Formats: sequence, structure tokens, C-alpha cells
Amino acid sequence: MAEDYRKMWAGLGLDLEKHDKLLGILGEAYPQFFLSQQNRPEGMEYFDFVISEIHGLRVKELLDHKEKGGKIFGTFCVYVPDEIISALNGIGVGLCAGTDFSIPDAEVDLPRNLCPLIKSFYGFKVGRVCPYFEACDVIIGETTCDGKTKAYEVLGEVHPTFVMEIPHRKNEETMKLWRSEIVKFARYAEELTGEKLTVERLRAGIKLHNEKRRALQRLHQLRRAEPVPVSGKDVLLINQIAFYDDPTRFTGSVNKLADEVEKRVAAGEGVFPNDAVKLITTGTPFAIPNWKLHHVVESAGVAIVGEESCVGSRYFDTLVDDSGETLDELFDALAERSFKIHCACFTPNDARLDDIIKMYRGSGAAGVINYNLSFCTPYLVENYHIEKRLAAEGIPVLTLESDYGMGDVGQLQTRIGAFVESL
Ligand code: BJ8
Repeated sequence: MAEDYRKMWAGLGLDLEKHDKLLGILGEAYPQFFLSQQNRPEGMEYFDFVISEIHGLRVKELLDHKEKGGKIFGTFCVYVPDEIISALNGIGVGLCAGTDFSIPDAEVDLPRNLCPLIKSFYGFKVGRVCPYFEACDVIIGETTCDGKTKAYEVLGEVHPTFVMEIPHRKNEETMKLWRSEIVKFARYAEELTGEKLTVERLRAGIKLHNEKRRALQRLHQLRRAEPVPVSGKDVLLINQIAFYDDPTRFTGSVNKLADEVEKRVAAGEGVFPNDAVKLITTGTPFAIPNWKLHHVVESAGVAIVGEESCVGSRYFDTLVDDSGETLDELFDALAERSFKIHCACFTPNDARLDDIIKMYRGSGAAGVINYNLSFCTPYLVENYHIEKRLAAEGIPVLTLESDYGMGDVGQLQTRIGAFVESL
């Protein structure tokens, strides 16, 4: 890291010794996973820089913002309306939850047979190794899956937490409920920030996040070209960084990269050979720094060209209508967008199956990897419908269950290798 941030981390109450170990692990993994790739677009330099400063520059920006009276909101779900946070001069940070480093600390309070994503974020808090967590004035939770819902109760004992109630069915009544939760959250955020929501401010917040989603959509379209112009691993990284980087700077950097990738596509330049097999993934989110699946797949010469995931298309596929002229209309638009995101926490959830098929057909992929974190009941059970529907459509699918440990890499390599051979 360019600067010595130890004083800042100590001021946030981090366990410095443990934190050094975490940074050491990341510092070792990143060059091996990312910098070793050949012929990466130059525009990836910005994202490499963001990671090289992972607990530095951005954390400092958050603390500077706080010093000027701004508030920081930590989130773990794409249903939390970032637009309202930005409109109230807050900063929303999607917190990391993708490493097993923090899990032993979590297992002191939480059961072992719980989704690693939940244990990872809880362990970051109680193990005092995440400066983002400590910078957050509040964590905005949601009643999506049972594991998260209950974990927020426990988290609420050690960090200010505000939970939004997400219904599990999509109909007129539940839309009203969810919309009222959005309004409740807006009132809470107004009180916390001391700012007033206006039509202009909320519209600006919506535009800001729509622009970010548009830039990601653009990159997503380009990555499907033949030969594949940018690796799936790099696009995954960008999708992860989207959750915590400054939105304006991030959007500019993605568009700059997309300009370069556009030229690559025109010149027929790629990072995989023309005949490389392409796959898409579906399933549970890849929280940073969970890069395992993409690394295993792409190390075998197979390109990943899409993720039907909250760290992927569910994050950027749908925009919020910004044409409303009253706050009520803009709240409607926020609620409507949420209902177009198809998380397995909803029942029934057939629209997700349509999304997977649409992505598969539009991407030139030869098959689908259905990736699930262990103990994630909603997604694991939904596999039944995925496998049945994809079989009916003649789409090859490989279902995998994994966690954040590296112990199953050999097994993943074997299963993925056999799947690719069968295509
Ligand atoms: S909208 S996918 S970000 S809830 S993996 S914690 S579901 S047991 S992360 Fe998610 Fe929002 Fe849905 Fe997306 Fe529970 Fe499953 Fe763990 Fe999960």
C-alpha cells in the first residue's frame, strides 16, 4: 500500500496483528490469481490499484467523509436501496464476506453449519479485522434468508443494525409492504444523516446508480465477443469492486475499460483462443475475495462469460425508472426494480430460471455452472427447479456446492474438467 495506514487502522480499533495476517494472505493470492493473467486490458490497472489499496485509500475516503459529518451505511444485499443513501449524502458500502479467514471468530457465536458468507461477515466484525465494518455508522440488514435474518439479531448486539423486511412472495400486497419498508428506511436514513430527501436529490441518486449499472451492462455485453476480450475473473473482480468504490469514479473506470475492450473486439484481440469453451455461472453471490471458482475454471482454459448472481447480472441488469415527478413515484420505481431481481429467497422464483436461460442463449456459452455455497438452503433447494428446467431446454448444467476453503480445489478441477469434456 502506498501509505502507512496503521494509525488509521489502530484508530478504528482493529486487531493489527490479525489484520496484518489477512492482508498478507490477500497480498499473496492477488498476484497469483490476477496479475499472472496474460494480455489483460490496460484498463484493469485501475482495479488492480483499488485492490492494492484495499484497506487503505477507500477507507480513508470514508473516514474523511465522516469527519465532514457524512454517514456510512454497510450493506449485504442488492435489495437495499443505495440510491436513497447517495441522495442523503451518505456512502453505501457493500461489505466483504468472502473469506474463511474470519470464520473461526464467527463460530464462537454462530453455528458451524451456517452459510460461509454469513459467518465470514460476522467474523470480520467480532474479529476486528475489517476497517470498512468499523467505519460504518450502521449496517442495513434484510430478512432475505433465515440465516441472515437471525444473524442480524446477533450482529445488532455488537454493531448498530437496521433491518429491512423483505417479503418472500411477489404480489400486490407484498409490493405495498416492501415499498413501505423503503419509505421507512428513507425516514431512518434522513434522521441518521440529518439530511432531507427531495425529488431532485433522489432522482440524482437514482441516476448515479443507473449510470453505474449501465457501464456494467456495457462491459457484460462486450465480454461475450469471440475471442473473449477480457477474462471472467477480471469482470468478476470489477463486479465485486462495484459494491464499495466511489460510484462516479468507478463508472468512469468501467467505461474507460469498456472503450478499450470495444477496440479489442474490433481488432479480434482476446485473452482466450477463438475456440475456447465458454460457460456462464448461476447461484449464490461471489463476495470479495471469493475468486476460487473463476480461477479454477479459467486456469483450465475455459472462459466465464456471465454470472447470474448478485455479484453479476442481478446487480446491474435492471435500472430504476427515474422519470417520477414526486417522491412517491420514485419510491414506487425503487420498489418495482427490486421485484425484478430474482433471489432464491422468493417463492415461487421461476423468473430466475428465465434469466439463466436468457443469459445462456445470449452468451454463446456451452453450459452452465450452478454454484452454491454450502448451507445456503434457498439456493440449494432451488437447484431442483434449475436442473429440471435446464434439462428440458437441453442446456448442460453442472451443480457444485462449495465453501471458502481451498481444500476442494482438486475435486472442483476434476468435476469441471469432466463437465467441459462432456460438452
Ligand atoms: S438478493 S442472493 S445478495 S440475499 S448465500 S446469505 S441467501 S444462505 S446472499 Fe443474497 Fe440479497 Fe438474495 Fe442477492 Fe443466505 Fe444463501 Fe448465504 Fe446468501
